[in-house]
Amino acid sequence: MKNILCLSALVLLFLISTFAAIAQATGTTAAVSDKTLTVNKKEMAAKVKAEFLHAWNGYKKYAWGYDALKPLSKEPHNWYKKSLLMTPVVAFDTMILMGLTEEAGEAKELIFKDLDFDVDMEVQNFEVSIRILGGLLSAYELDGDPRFLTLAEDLGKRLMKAFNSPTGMPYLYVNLKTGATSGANSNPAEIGTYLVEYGTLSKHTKDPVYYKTAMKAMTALYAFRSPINLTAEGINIETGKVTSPISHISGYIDSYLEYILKGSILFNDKQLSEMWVPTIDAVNKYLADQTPDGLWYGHADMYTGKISETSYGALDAFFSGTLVMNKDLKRAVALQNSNYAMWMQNGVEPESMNCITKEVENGAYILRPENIEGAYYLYQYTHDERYLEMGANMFNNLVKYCRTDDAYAALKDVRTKEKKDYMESFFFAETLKYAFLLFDESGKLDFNKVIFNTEAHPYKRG
Ligand code: DMJ
Repeated sequence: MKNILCLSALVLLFLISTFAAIAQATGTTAAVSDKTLTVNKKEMAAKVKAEFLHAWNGYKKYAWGYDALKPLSKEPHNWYKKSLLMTPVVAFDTMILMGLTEEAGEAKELIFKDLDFDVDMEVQNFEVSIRILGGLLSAYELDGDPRFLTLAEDLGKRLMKAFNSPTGMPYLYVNLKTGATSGANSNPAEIGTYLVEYGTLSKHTKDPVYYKTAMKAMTALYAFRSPINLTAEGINIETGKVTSPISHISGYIDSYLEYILKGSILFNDKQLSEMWVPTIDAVNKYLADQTPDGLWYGHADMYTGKISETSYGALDAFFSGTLVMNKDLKRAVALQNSNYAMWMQNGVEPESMNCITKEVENGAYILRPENIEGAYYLYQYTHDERYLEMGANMFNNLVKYCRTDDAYAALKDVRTKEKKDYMESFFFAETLKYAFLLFDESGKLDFNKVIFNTEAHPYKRG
């Protein structure tokens, strides 16, 4: 009997210490409170929807037909000489998912009345692709109106001229009417973030040219990786020459990494799966930075793998979602805890901070989605309510600090909370969509049956 008691005590001790070790490794105890969680999903979903309407109504009132609203001056704003209807195009699928039928109808009417790509203007290939082409394709999938696909195909044909380079990697800019290109010094994100949209366009038009074009650019870029499989943040698309040998998961590289994995899942593409394995191994081997208070990813020399900067910020936060998709739950949990700590340090996350000293490097917050997106991915995989609490706390602070009379505004600095006259269209497309989907119980969107493009536009798998 005594022996059995001793054995039970040992087993108990072992279980407690194992749990403590896992908690320490993943940082789970530090992330959110251990008290009974009380997030009311229904109430939170309704709150996010109401805030979407608040911002949308501001756009309607002051900037209808333009790309975006400047929320403090209440002036409309266009990216180029003619509006691409950025806000209505990217917000459309969010409205469908939120059940905002009337608003979606108004946006749709405006899009078919005014959206025209036959304009002599140079646009940024990457941004127009992920936002406008991306939005039109998910609008087509969710709404079924063939005019969305007609617009997407027209735009796809025009943007594809950007890939007319000696390597097949795209130029930064392309003229929508003439097809003239410019900008050879590019970066992986603006070279390798097309496959999810182009593949979906190929699927619906049954024309493989888009998929092939995006894939050619991706494989060309992959060929210019370093011998230790790290990607340069700067590359010349005509020659493949590295213009900046720093590697990281942040802006300029982020969505290229994301699209290798997403492309391999969405299109069941073996070549991409084979590219993904060495890529993620190198990222985890050289860029991951396990500090006493959590997991981060830093910046390193692409040839030596030596960490050169310990910067981490709002954009990097997307990577917890990528780790979830890679089924690496341990790192995903740890990184999302770091993401959340970064958000809560000043009430809202900064654009970048030093992950060792925790000093803010760039204090701006431009309504970015990645941190809430991370909580959404983690919740989908774990159903752990702590992610609801993370999402609710982040969203409530966003309302507290960024809401204006008629919309939402970026912050100049998260330390002072001073607002900036700027509201990105991805606030409608991504931030509010991921926040809503985190709490939504309608079942309208099955997470396991879609892949989101980098602007949160969902496409059906298969
Ligand atoms: C979005 O435009 C896209 O997600 C892009 O890949 C990088 N992040 C911004 C929003 O922060």
